[in-house]
Amino acid sequence: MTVSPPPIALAIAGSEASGGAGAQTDLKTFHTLGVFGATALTCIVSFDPHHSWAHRFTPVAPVVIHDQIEAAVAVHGRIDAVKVGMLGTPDTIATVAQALRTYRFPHVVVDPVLICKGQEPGAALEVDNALREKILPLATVTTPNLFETQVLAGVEEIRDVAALKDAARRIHDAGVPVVLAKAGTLLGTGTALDVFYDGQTLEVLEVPAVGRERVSGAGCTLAAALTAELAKGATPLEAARTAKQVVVSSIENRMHGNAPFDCVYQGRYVPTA
Ligand code: PXL
Repeated sequence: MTVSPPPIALAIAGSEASGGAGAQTDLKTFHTLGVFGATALTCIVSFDPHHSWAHRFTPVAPVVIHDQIEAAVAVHGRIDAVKVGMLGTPDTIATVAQALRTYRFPHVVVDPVLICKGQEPGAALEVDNALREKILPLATVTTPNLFETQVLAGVEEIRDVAALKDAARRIHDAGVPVVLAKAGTLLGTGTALDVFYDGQTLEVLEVPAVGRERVSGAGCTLAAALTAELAKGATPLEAARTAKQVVVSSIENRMHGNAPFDCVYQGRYVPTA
């Protein structure tokens, strides 16, 4: 019996040393879903235990980001789906945008990580604008959280599901084929609620909320699971549904440590039949 090789997903993302978020989370999520993971690191984040766990942020040089993407593509000869996570600087954004144009990957899931605690506020706006102008037009799917949805849709504070649906539509109409706008538990519905929109289907995806604390890496896990499922050939809606189940499991099995936030663990996810 021959066993076919797994699909391959590439995470273009930042390293977060604790393993709770970023590229480490992406790799673990790919692995748990049976997808071979490759990475191109865009930056190194290390939380500072002496300063309220502020994010210490070091960008990776653009040429090194370019080389990593080139290497991953060259070694495998194919990449079935890409997840774009934290980019962090306009130069990084320009480099990644160029690579996305060069390689034309079949699925490009953009988790629009707009700002990271610890970056200068002045730099944040420049990064937001570059992300919107250069990366989003190359995305096939985007997974903004509530704050990012407001920024990308250009709307005031989103307080209910109707407003979230409207914002998802706006982001789609601005040119992203599939939008998964994540409210998580922030709309006070007692559920973790996201809105899926692909230009035809507008669907509210909801699961019971697991606790109330925010867990580090949940957003990364959702986008990475979606990417893995697309690499496996699922439709975007199926992929989004599975991704939510992966997040539920990863939060249920979260890790408690010394920081005031827990972090997700993907390793106990068991697919439902
Ligand atoms: O969860 C967002 C995120 C993404 N990528 C990196 C991070 C974080 C949050 O800490 O450090 C590298």
